[in-house]
Amino acid sequence: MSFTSRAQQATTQTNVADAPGNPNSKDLSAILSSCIASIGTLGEGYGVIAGRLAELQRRLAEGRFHLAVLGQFKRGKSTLLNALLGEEVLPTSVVPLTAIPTFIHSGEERLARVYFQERDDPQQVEAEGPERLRDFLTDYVTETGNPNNKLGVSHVEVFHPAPLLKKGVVLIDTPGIGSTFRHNTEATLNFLPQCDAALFLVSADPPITEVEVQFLRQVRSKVRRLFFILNKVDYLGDEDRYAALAFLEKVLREEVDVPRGTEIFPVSARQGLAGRIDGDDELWRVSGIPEVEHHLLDFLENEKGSALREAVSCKAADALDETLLRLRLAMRSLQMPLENLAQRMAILEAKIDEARREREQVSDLLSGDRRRMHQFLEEHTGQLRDEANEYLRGIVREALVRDGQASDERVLEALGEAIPGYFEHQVGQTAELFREQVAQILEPHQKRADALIEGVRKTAAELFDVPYHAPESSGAFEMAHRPYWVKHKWTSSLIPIPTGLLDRSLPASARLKRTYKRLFGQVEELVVSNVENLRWATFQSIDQTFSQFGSALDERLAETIEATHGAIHAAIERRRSHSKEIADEEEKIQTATKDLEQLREELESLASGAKAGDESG
Ligand SMILES: Nc1nc2c(ncn2[C@@H]2O[C@H](COP(=O)(O)OP(=O)(O)O)[C@@H](O)[C@H]2O)c(=O)[nH]1
Ligand SMILES: [Mg+2]
Repeated sequence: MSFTSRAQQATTQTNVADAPGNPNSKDLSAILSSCIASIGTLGEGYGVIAGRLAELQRRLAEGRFHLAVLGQFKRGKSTLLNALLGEEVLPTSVVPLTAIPTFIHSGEERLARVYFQERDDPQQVEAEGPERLRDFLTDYVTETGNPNNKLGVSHVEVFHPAPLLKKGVVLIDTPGIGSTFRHNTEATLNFLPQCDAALFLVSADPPITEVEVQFLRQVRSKVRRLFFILNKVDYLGDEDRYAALAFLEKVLREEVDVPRGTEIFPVSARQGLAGRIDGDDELWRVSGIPEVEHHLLDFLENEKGSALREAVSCKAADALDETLLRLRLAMRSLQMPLENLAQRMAILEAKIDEARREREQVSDLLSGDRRRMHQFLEEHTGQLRDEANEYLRGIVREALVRDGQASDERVLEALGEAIPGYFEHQVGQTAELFREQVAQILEPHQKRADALIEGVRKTAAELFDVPYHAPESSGAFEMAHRPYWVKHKWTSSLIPIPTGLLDRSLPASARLKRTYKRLFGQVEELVVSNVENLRWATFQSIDQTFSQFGSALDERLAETIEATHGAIHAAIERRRSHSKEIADEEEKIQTATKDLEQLREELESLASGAKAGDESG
């Protein structure tokens, strides 16, 4: 895990509604292509900017959203996904599947790849048809093929040519919630905030259960967008179907606070799948799956898509402003009397030195804050250890008291059941706490870094009398990284300590006392090793976040220096060479400047069209 800044978080969650005037990806991508072509004429020094624009274009093209499918075992999650894929790729079964999520990506060929918890080399299979993939997956993600996940699989990726995936959705088949593997629920909850949306599946037969209602209550606060599906409606006639929908709507409204009028899609995943496989259009139509597909595509195009386009065009505008600043500085430097030029260059160099010194100070402050975060982590884990000890001792007591008989087996069983869920929950809480703390701590540094970089650019612009635009995209929506799924291996089993002769000869009350002491000692060991697991994961993400922040700042500063000092310096070099070359250079710069100014305006009008659309929409 790594923490993103609060600004990023906040903007990631805004959903900007689309409207007719909104830029579409094609227009934006075309503008980016023209920019890249124009910058390409300027030579090697501009490679970084061209690369940045190409990266934006790639992100625009690849803008994927991550959609998790949730629900209890056997509600038909895998069948629904198969229906959307158009063939039986995922194993479906009546036996509960293991706790392993499957990520389904777009790919030209059918391919499945299995990743392991403690190995770097994934296993993979390429297949012509779905059967081979399904058999392969069955070996790794089903309880029959991989009981208790003894193979240590962490997650699975499937690549598939289904048209829906080409539209930019990554589908995620999640382990079912429910009683069989209780801690799966916690692991799922920790994973949800990273997903863009989720489909919540219940079925008509049997109707929604208390377990699902409870899970849903927890899910609601974790996931940005939730769609509801009532599966297996083929069991019902028209009238029952209506009643089942009404019942589900009522439960969602009354028990989970889902607003009235929230759409619920009644479907038969089984019919949908059969319809697709047999090419039976009528069956496909009545299955209700086309509505789900349509709704998903609409969501992708209208909400997720426009937020991404807005961010990309904002960042592209900044990249163009930077290029234009650079070109204008170069032009001025080619034309200005050399003496003047030298004077101004000296002032700029002093400003750059100042920025570098400030950067050093930021470094010192950052390492102080990093140390403070480590300290806070130590305190937090100390507290966690106490709480966990208390909680697990309670479990020991309860298990021992339950039948008045000191039975180690019973205690061990109770602990084994409680530990994974308890610590999975702590992972989520701790990650959230530290994400907030780190964001809060980095915020002033971010402001300072922005000011530092702006200072250099502004000085250069003023000295050389060229227009200056403050960057707009700092903190603009970052495409979420692909969601990760961490499955910790919680130590939950104890080796029973055989009671000695002495124990057996003691009176009952003294024996019980000894038992408590022995078990509490063991609980302590369990707590230490599990909390250490959590501490280490958090420590690493704190360090990673701080390092990334530092290197991003260095990168931006280097780019700024290149765009200002670098541009002027290159011009001075030119002037030392022949005048013929200078004339060529001037012409080249002039052409590129004109082109890019034009493109910058197009970008602006795309964006303001989008804004007007938003306001009217
Ligand atoms: N009648 C009926 N059965 C379904 C439907 N969808 C799934 N099933 C069956 O329900 C069982 C569990 O399905 P599966 O997709 O493995 O559920 P998961 O555990 O939620 O992934 C399988 O036997 C499916 O064939 C449906 O729409 N109608
Ligand atoms: Mg399944």
